[in-house]
This record gives sequence, structure tokens and C-alpha cells, in this order.
Amino acid sequence: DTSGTPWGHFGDPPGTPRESFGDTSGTPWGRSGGLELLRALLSRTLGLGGDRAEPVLDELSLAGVGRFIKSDRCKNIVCMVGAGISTSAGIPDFRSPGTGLYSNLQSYNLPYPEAIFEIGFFKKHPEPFFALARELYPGQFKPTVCHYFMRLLQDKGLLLRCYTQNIDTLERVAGLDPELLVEAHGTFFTSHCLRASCRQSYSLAWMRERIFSSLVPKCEKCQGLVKPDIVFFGENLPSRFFALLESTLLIIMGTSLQVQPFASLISRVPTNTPRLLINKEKTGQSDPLMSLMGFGGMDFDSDKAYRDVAWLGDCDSGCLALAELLGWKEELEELVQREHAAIDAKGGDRDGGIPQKPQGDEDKDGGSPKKSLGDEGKAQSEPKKGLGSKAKAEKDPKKPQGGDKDKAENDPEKSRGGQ
Ligand code: CNA
Repeated sequence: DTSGTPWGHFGDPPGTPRESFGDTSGTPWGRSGGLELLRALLSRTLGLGGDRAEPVLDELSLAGVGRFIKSDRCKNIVCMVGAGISTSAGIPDFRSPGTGLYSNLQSYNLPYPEAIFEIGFFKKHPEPFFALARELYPGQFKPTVCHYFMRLLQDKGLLLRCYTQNIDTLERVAGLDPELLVEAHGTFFTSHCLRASCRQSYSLAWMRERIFSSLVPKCEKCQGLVKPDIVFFGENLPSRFFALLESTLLIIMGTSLQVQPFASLISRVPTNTPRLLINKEKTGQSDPLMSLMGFGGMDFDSDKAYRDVAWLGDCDSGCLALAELLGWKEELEELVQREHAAIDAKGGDRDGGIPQKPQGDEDKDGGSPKKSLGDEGKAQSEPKKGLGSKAKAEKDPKKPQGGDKDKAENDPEKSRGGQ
């Protein structure tokens, strides 16, 4: 029980919302997690919609996953990633004891660590967030081996989606197609005026200038506070997040799986989809009560384990080990070298070579109002078809990629509250 210890590992001071994004506080599993739970309950008690799980891997090991990827049965892969994939680039995560941000925010005089990412606190005290942003500013870091492993999955037509909790934009720098990317907690890539009546959009370069001149960014039109489009506690997730996942393999990397509803994604893939965790520690295992009720988190070790594999260690080493099993190791190493050299050659480009999105008319609606539960339900059921055809389109190089619909769904401002 760490509640009441503001700087503890889980640091939930009394009265702080649970660690959940997207207006999900109040429900322990978050909104989508709650729906997932209901679905699982119905499937168990009434026998509705429960797929019968057939073990797919010939062995619960990295080698077993490697053989599965090489087989015809692995059609596509979804990656779910967190701050742990960027620590080797020099960006601290939240929870690693000692090095994580939560252990090192004392100098910002916060009432509790999470306050720095809470929208209510930010509106009153934006300075600590921008001081931290200066330290973590995207463009100062190079993507890691792990990022480029996902790029290889993409280049080989295997990546169905990458769900990231990270806000460092390194997936984009590594060349992941924005159409395959769901930046679940938003991005520094664009910024907006917080005033609902204004919602003026600003570019990464504009925000960078303010951050590095230590100015609190103010809107040029209305003098409102401008915030990067990262999702704070108490804000909504992009609607594309809620798409169903018809993937044949889930790879989870560098995340403590503590933040909902992101963590609930692990139970949104079909029940026979193998799930590989590459992380320093085992995460995502459900607590004993939930397990007793038959609700699954990850199950690596029990007698009933049939699809979950934990490879414990550094994400980069895990990706290299998997690449070796797939015969891609050299290709991966060459890709990393080539891309890093290209980034170095760009020298002082602090935007890390990320293509700049043109500033358009994206704010005409003045910021969409907070989505209702119904809206998200809709979002959940809509893109299923699109996902299947995306994987097909990827396999068929002649077929044009993506579409406006996906683009719109990935746009954080489409679902974020107009705060
Ligand atoms: P977290 O809760 O800090 O967990 C990180 C996990 O990764 C832990 O289980 C660590 O043990 C593990 N880990 C750390 N380094 C490595 C490594 N090199 N190899 C393997 N495992 C490693 O972070 P989560 O992403 O789970 O938490 C979600 C928060 C963190 C999101 O809201 C992010 O926005 C937020 N965050 C993002 C960044 C970033 O953009 N890079 C940085 C810090 C925090």
C-alpha cells in the first residue's frame, strides 16, 4: 500500500486520480478496461463471444516466438511500447527506481509527482512542466535499436500498429508511418492554445523556441496558455486508440503496464494471440483476486500459461536477440548505424529530422468537446475492417497505403477535450 507516499514507487497521494488517462478516473480499469471486463464477464458467465484459445506457439520462449514470426501463421504484429524503450536513448522513464522521473522531480516543488502531468495543475502552474520539457525536449535524442526493430517490422510488412505511450516522438524519427502509429498519450509534435474559443495550432519549432527561451508559451492570437498535444491525466485519448486489435502477435516493450486504459490493450487481442513481453521486469500480471476470478493479465508462469512469454532484460538486447532468431540482426544493426549517421549529419537540427506537418485549418472547429462514452463505443467498433485491410495493403506494395479516415482518427485533437 503506497497510497499516501507522494514520492513512493506508485506515488498515489490521497485524492489523486488513479493513473488513468482519458477521463477514466473513478473506474479502476478505466473506461475501455471496464468495457473489456464486462465483455470478459459476459463471455465467461453466458458463454457469449468467448474464443476458444488454442496454443499457437510451439514453445513459450523467445525462440518459440521467433519460429512463429517466420511461419505463415504470423500475419501481422501489434507493438505496445512505453518509456522503457527510450531509456537507452537517454530519456528517463517514470518508475525505474533512482533514475525514473518520479524519483527525481523534487526540484520542481510539486505537491506530488503526477501533478506535473495533470491538466488542472498545469493550467495554474505551467512552469514545472515546461522546465521538464526543456530537459526532455524531443529532437535531442536518437531512436534506439528497439525503435528501429519496429521499423524493420514495418518495412517487412508485418507491423499492423504501434501503440506508444511515449511523447518523445522517437517512433516518428525512426521512420514509423504515422498511419500505423497510435500516440496514445499524444505527442510534442503539435501544440494548441488551451482556450476552447481559440485552439490555435502551433508547430514543434514554435514550441521549441518558447521552451528554450524559458518563456511560458502564450497564444499569439489570444494570449491563452499553449500546451503541446500530449495527453495529460484528465484528458481524453485519441479515438483511434479504441480500435479493436485483430493481430496475430502482440509485442509489449518497455512498459510497467500501470497506466490505464493503455494497459488494458493487452486483453484486446484475440485470446489465442501470443503476447511477448520484452522488459526489465515482468509486468501486466493481474493481481491474485483478478486471477482468481479468471480475468487475465499476463500469465507467464502458471500451469495454465499458454501464450505469454517474458524476455527479461534490456529492450535493445531483446530486439537484437529476436532479430538474430529471425536472421535480421545484421540488417537491424546496419539500419541503426545508417539512421544514426543521418541524424548526426543533420547536426543541430533539434527537431530530429521529423517532417514538419504543415500548419493547416485543423482548428476550425475550435476544439472538439469531450467525447461521451457512446462516442468511444462507436470508435471501438468502427475501424475493425480498416485494420484488416491495412495489413493486406502493407503486404501488397501495389495497393495505396492508408486513408484520410485513419489519419483523422489518429489526430489527438479529434478526441481531446477542448480545455
Ligand atoms: P514506466 O511506468 O516508467 O515503466 C517503464 C518500464 O520499462 C518499467 O517496467 C522498467 O522496468 C522498464 N524499463 C526501463 N528501461 C528499460 C530498458 N532499457 N529495457 C527494458 N525495460 C526497461 O513507463 P510507462 O511507459 O509504462 O508509463 C507510462 C507513462 C510514462 C506514459 O504516460 C508516458 O507518457 C510516460 N513517459 C514517457 C516518456 C517518453 O516519452 N520517453 C518518458 C517518461 C515517461
